This record gives sequence, C-alpha cells and structure tokens, in this order.
Amino acid sequence: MPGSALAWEVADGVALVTIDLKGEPVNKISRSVKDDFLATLEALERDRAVQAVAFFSGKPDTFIAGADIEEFVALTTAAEAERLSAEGQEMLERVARFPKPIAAGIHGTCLGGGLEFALACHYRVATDHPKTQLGLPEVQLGILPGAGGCQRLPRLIGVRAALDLILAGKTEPAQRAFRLGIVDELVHPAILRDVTLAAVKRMAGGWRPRRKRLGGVAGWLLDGNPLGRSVVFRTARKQVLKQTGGNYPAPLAALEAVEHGMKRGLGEGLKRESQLFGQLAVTDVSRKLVQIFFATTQLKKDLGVPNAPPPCEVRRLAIVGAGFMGSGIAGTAVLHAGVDVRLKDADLARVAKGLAAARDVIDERLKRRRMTKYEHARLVALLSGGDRYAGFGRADLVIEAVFEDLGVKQQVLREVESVTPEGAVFASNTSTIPIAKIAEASARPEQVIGMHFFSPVPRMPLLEVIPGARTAPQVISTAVAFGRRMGKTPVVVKDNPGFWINRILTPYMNEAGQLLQAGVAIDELDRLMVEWGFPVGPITLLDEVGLDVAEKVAGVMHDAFGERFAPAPAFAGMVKDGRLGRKAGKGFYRYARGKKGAVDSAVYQLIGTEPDGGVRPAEIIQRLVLVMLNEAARALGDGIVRSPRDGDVAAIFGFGFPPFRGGPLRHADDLGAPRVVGELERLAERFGTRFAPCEVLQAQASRGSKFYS
Ligand code: T1G
Repeated sequence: MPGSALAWEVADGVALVTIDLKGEPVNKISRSVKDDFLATLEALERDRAVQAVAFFSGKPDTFIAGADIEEFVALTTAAEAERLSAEGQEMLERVARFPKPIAAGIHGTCLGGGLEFALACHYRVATDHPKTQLGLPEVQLGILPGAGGCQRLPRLIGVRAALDLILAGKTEPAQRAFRLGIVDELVHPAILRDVTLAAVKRMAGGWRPRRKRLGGVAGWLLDGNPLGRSVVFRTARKQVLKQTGGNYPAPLAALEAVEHGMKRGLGEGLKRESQLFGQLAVTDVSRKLVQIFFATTQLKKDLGVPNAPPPCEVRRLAIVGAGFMGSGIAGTAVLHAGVDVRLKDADLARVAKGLAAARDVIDERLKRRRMTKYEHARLVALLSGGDRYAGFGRADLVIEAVFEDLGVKQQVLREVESVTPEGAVFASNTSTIPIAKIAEASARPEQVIGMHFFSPVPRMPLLEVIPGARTAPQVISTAVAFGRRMGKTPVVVKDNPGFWINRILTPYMNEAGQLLQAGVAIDELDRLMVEWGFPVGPITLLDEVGLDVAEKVAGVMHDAFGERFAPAPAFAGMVKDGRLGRKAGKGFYRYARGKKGAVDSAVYQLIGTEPDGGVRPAEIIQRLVLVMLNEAARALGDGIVRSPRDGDVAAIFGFGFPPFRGGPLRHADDLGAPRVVGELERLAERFGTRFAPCEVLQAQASRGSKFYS
C-alpha cells in the first residue's frame, strides 16, 4: 500500500514485513500505523501464498520505540485514553490469534508498545547487539503498559520477573531479555533475518517452541500457583509504596492490572489494564513526566551554543587528580565513552588507588551481568595512569579534578598546557571557582572550560558545562558532546558563583539549618522533604555531600551574594567537631560499617537547640521550597541557565527535585506567581529579607506571565 508504514514481500511462503515510518527518526505506533497494521494483517490472512509472517524494522537502531507519546498526551479525557489503549489491545489480540505463525526479528530499541507487539507475536528473535534493548518504560511516563503488556509479560516470564521490569520501567539489553525468556533466540545481527524466517517456516510446518518454566522449584512456589503469587503481589505492593511514597500512581496501577489479569484471566485483565491506562494518562503526574521526556530529548540534540560548530572527537582523555572525583570520571568515561583514559596524580600510591576505584565502576557492570567478560577486559585495558604527564601529549581532552584551590588549579593548568597538543581542551571540575579566574593562567584561554560533575560521578546524571568569557564555541560543543558520550545530561550554565545547582541548593540547605535552629527535629526535616518527593532530605544530603564541602560552598556563595546567603549558624560547629558526614562516619546521623543509622542526638547540644515541634510541617515545607523557587527564578533572570527547560531538567537530574512536580520553575508556574510572591512577602515579614520575592517573580505576578507559556 502506498503511504503505509508497513511494506511486505513474499518469498518461499513467508511474508517478510518491514515497518519503517518515513520521515521519522524512530518507528512508533500511532492511530494511522495501527490502521496500517490492521490492513496488512487482513491482506496477509487472505493471501494463500502466505503461510507465515516475519516482522522486521527498516530503521537502523530501533525496532519500535512504543506508542506515539505525542498522540496520547493530546487526549483530554480518561475515556478517550481508555479507548486508545483498548484499540491497541484489539490490534495485538489480532496478532496473537493470527491463524498463521508470526515472528518478530528484533534489532534496536524495542520499547513499550513495541515490546507489547513483539510479545503478541508467536516467536521472538533478537540480535545480541548493544543497541538492542527491550523494556516497558511506561511507568516512567506516569502510565502503564496499555496494549496487553501487563498481561502477556507475566504469562511469558513469570509474575516476579515481569513485575520487576514493569514496576520500575526498566530496559534490558538483549542478552538479559533472552535469559529472562522474553526472546526465544539471540543471534548476531548478520543472521537475524535468516534465523527469524527459518523459525516461522518451522512453525508453519507444525513445530512449536517449547518454553521451559523459569525459576525451578522456587519459581513454581512463587509464580506457578495462586497462593505463591499473592505473596509476590503483597511484597511488591509494599515495596512500591515505600519507593513512591504515594507520589506516583502508575506503578501501583500497573501492579493492579497484572494482578487482576492473573486472577481473572486475560480478557478481564485487558479490560482493567485499559481502564487504568485511561485514568493514568490524564493525570498531572503523567503530564509532568512526559514533559520531562520531551525536554531531555530536546536537550540531547542541543550542543549548548547557537549554531554550534561540530564537536571535536575525543579519543583520549587525561585526568589530573586520582581522588574520588577523578577516579569516578575515569571509570565512567571508560564505561560509557569507551575512550583511552590516562589518570595522573602526584604519587603512585594515589594513582593505584584511583585506578582501582575507576575499575570498580566497570566491575560493577560485570557483576550485575550487564556486560560480557570480553567487553569488561577490553574496557579495563583502556585505563592507565602514572605520576608524570606521560601520555598527555596525545590527549584531546584533559579534565582536572584536583584540590579546590585557585592556585593549585592554575598550577595544574600551566603544567598541562606545557605537555598537551595545541588543540587539547582543558576542563576544570570545579564547583566554586570561576572558570574565567582559572583561565587567567592559561596561554590558550579559549580552550578552557568547566565540566562540573556531581558526586558520586557514576551515579549522578547531571553535568554542568561552564564556558568562561573567552571559551571558544567549539570547546563548548566538545565538552557537551563528550559529557553526553559519558552518559550524562549536560546543561550549559553561566560562569557565576555556584553555577546553577549550588546556587539554588545553598539557600535550601541554609533554610534547613535555620529550621534546625528553630527547634525542628533532624529526622522530621528529612522525612517531610522525602514525602514531598525528594530522594533524600536536606540533612541527609548534607551528610552525603560532606559538611566541609558544604561549608566551603556556602562561604563562597555568601561572599558573592551577601546577606541572602548567610550560612545557618547551626552548621558552624559541625565541621569543628569533625562531623563531616558519612565519609567521617559521623555527621547529623550515625554511620556504622557504611550504613546510615539513627540521628545522633548529641548534635542538638552542639547546635544549642532542642527539638520542640515548634514549627508546623506545612510551614517547614513552605520555607524550604519557596526559598529555592525564589532563587531559581532569580538565577534564571540572571541568565545562569539558558531556559526554564534547562533549569528544571538540571534540578531534577542534579539533586532529585521531584520529577512529578516538573522542576522548580514548572512548580512555581503551577503555584502561580501571585501566590508565590504573596507567601514570600509574608515570610519576609517574619524572617527577614532572605525571603524577599525576586524581581522576576514580582514582574510575573503583576503581568500574569509564567516561565512556560
Ligand atoms: N513517541 C513519540 N516520539 C518518540 C517516541 C515515542 N514513543 N520515541 C522517540 N520519539 C522521538 C523523540 O521525541 C525524538 O523526536 C526522536 O523520536 C528521536 O528520539 C500502549 C502507551 C527510542 C530510546 O517511552 O526512550 O508504548 O525530537 O532523540 O536517543 O503501552 O527516544 O527528533 O522530533 O530520544 O536514539 C513507551 C521513548 C511509549 C520510549 C531513542 N516508549 N523513547 O533514543 O533518540 S508509551 C518510550 C526513547 C507506550 C503502550 C504505551 C528514546 C529511544 P524529535 P531520541 P535516541
């Protein structure tokens, strides 16, 4: 059919169908694609020459990326969304009941509705290529697999394994999907077509794949009978409640859809699944999560400068400073970017320790069976180090992660420039020192930039990229592109004290200190902010960051911005007392053998306060949140981030601002500037000018404008 997303040809009794959405970067299932599917199935069923069917994608890197997200966000009622899901289910029921064998030959990403389609097929072959990733990421968009995924996956691989995937919205590499039983065969890309065709031909001849029940006796006890399953569901529900704190309805709904289907049968399960899908699709939470998906997708294409010159290719990375940050950067760069990494520090013992830590990052993947031994050995071999600058002569990019001191950093810069090629980029992983200052020591300041990683590097997804006043545009695009290759989300920020993250986090931390002083209990502060949606509360975060580090940042910010950033007196005694947080084994909390314990009540005496429940929870939340929103608005006005989108994505990825609230600026929009300004004014009357509403918010309140139109 002309214009159809599906094309097919018949050879030797098998119809080879190719899905390829013209003009789109990925295959996705929209209403019109669904119609194409139905028309094709109809024709294939009628055609006597066709005895079996094999589906492939015409795209190089995607099989099918799922349902068309833009289509379902356009829906305004739950009933419409329910209908959309039910139509998808009907189409896949048609596939599942198709009278001739159908197989999917999967290469590239196979997600959401794409995997649901593959699950409805009668046989699945996947390539063992790293691009082949399978999963049901729907809950990450605040919805659930709504085209039968909640029904077919548990029937195929067992309830436990299915819940593990669905409730976290996980994506699995093909090898793991094969081990789980999601795909029947794993092959080299070169033979995907032949193997898939051979399988359906065999099926047309009467052969049926035999899928063994996974999990042995334990599997049967838990997955294979209703009693065991009820235990599995109960445990999973508890865990979901604990992880989502009731802020994310999708995982619970997905659990319900799976459970309903396992108890009442496929038909009833499908019905419940589409009802729940309908309800979720129009929730505010889902809208926010989808906005974040599109914001991060846009960011992926953004090189950080208008008309960005193409980035230079980084083949060799050199790092100065083999400490916690340097080794984390080294391990992450090898793991994700697969580049040669040379690690340098002042003495060999430190280098050895750093290399071991970098290697741990790679080992971790092997342990979790996310890579082969061969791949592991290849990556480990890319790491090397020394106490001299040997190897720096071939580096395309050098990242320094040495002690946070201007003199030391400038010294390192000079040494590095004397041993690296002309074109090499020098990036500083500073959190507080202006890049322009560091670049003053440089003979080629246009090659100097900031790359601010967050700790622990392998786990924290954000990277602040900071051009100095003289940094060349190509150096910016190179830093952004390489950060992305490292698996990070780079956001370009202005060279200004605290950049973006510390700028908005510091007032929040200081306010937590003020509240402590006012008699709020440590664990209450943390609990309230976790309930509000942060992964950890402010006091736990301080313990994680380290109080010495936080104190240093707070001091820099105070110097730069004055009274508004006055550090909370509550924190002053902590560093003096050696309470540096987790790394010192003591902070606000106790730590034993690396595990966080209870609040250390001795801290109250140190601060000179006694928790008395004096401040109401609503006021605690209000003060902590508004002080941050106010500073975020002001910093955006100062041009610290280029757009509300960048600011929100960075806050979510940088310190876990609750994704379902969309970010600080989106949240300010939701509250509305008049309300935020009014509340800030009342707080300012009671507690002083640190709450005075910034100009940006005041202007919005008077004009009725917002950050996002
Ligand atoms: N719908 C609409 N647009 C999509 C899309 C989708 N599912 N997937 C990708 N795009 C667009 C994306 O916005 C961008 O557009 C372009 O494709 C390239 O993407 C019933 C309800 C597949 C791993 O959540 O994770 O199925 O900006 O830059 O880095 O149960 O995109 O170029 O115009 O990200 O190579 C579930 C979402 C849907 C997968 C490719 N599926 N996509 O990454 O390219 S819900 C997902 C991704 C569902 C059913 C339910 C990634 C990718 P533009 P990109 P990439």
